[in-house]
Amino acid sequence: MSTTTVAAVDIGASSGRVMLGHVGPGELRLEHVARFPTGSVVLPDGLHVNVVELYRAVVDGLREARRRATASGGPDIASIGIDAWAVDYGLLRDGRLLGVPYHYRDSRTDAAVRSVHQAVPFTELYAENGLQFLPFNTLYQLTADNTAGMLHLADQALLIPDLLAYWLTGERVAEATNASTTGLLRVDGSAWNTSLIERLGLPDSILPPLVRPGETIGRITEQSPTGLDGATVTAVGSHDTASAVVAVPMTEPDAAYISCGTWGLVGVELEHPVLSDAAREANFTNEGGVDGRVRFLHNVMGLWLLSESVRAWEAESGETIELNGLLDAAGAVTDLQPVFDANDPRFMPPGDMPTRIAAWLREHDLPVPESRAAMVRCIVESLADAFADAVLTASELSGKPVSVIHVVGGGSQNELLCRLTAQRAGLPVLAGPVEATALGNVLVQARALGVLPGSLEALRDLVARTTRPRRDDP
Ligand code: ADP
Ligand code: LRH
Repeated sequence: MSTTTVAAVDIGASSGRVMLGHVGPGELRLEHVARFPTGSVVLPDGLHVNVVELYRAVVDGLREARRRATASGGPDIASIGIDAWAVDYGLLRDGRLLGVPYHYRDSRTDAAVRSVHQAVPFTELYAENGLQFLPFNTLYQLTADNTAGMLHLADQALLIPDLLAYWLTGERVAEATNASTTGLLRVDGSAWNTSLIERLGLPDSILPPLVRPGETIGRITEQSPTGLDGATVTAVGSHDTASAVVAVPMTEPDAAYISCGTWGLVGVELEHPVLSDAAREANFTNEGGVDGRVRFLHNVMGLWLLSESVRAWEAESGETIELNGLLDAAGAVTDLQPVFDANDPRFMPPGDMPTRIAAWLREHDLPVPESRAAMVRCIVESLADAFADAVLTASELSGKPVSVIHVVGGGSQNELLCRLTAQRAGLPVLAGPVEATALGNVLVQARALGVLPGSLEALRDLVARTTRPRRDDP
């Protein structure tokens, strides 16, 4: 059987990529086509997602993907899948975007959190949607927009990957894995939670019909300048973390995963949600996975702590800082560095990270690292500590034994972080693949096309056979 080629659009918090995925029996290969920064943009009314610029980059990337796929007489792109980060959305009226979508790191939801919890106490909310408290979950954002009068103007909200798919195909849907991050989906993922939506005073008509990974969203319209008219857009795990989890090569039943990029999403895959008091108090989430699986995980602040520190140092010195050099220097630090709580919400907004970390350490009577290398070591030690803690807590809360940790995503290249995580958890770490999210996106499309066999386990087996992880023992 010949190779099938699909295109994956994968937009993470720090960068987006368009990739070609070449798939066949025993074959799974990615070809990088385009990469572009995701970033955010500050306007006078807050922090926003430059979604039009993202769309432009996606269109350019897809056009180039098609050129490459067919350049040497190869097969055309059989399907396109889009994933991006969760929770954020654009508001529309009659299909027209109303304003620039907000970015989840904007602080406009502070008052909305209080009013949502007044209407539905958090204990009840957790029983309804199974989500950990994150102040930016879509339900708080929509409540803030409602208070601001925006929902009187809008007739629909589309999550970012759904918005991009709409602009390409003209079809307006809500892909289910990403819909699970809104807080407005029933915890079993079966349907929108209309009674919760009503209790929050939100218009239920604002949420479009659900589609599941593997279903067709639509075909690229002639108006989309991709040169791909008629190509099929297939729903994948459009929440980037859902796609990443598809491609974690967990061939062992007792594995935990860390999807490690801007965020560290740390947990296990389950068949059923865990809605216990202990899970709620530990702030663990039950997000919807591909094939109805549950992603039982905790959001750890992730490499945002490092990238935001590098941004501050670059602004201060006017120089470009190479990440690898910085990590090598951190690896060579021999003095014991203090550990801070990587999950402290004060680290969420953009801004001077080293100063915030130093303030946390002083407040806790801990020494402040004296050099950049020592600060990086302190960040990496603190992340490894939070990762190890979340893995062990996921196992404890779910009753699922864990004997190995898979780290995927850009952060799997951070050898120091993987080694320290193994040490702190007392478990082996298998690092890679780096592009798990794009792979998961490609795999779900290939399965929908009938190129790959059915179960997630079979898909993961293919990842395990075609990639080689780096191993760190405790
Ligand atoms: P996202 O999907 O959130 O945009 P990625 O999975 O692309 O994130 O991971 C980005 C992170 O990966 C960066 O913040 C950086 O810390 C880390 N990273 C990227 N390249 C390397 C590298 N060569 N060595 C170590 N870490 C790296
Ligand atoms: C990672 C991610 C994560 C969400 C956050 C908003 O990119 O999608 O799973 O919690 O962004």
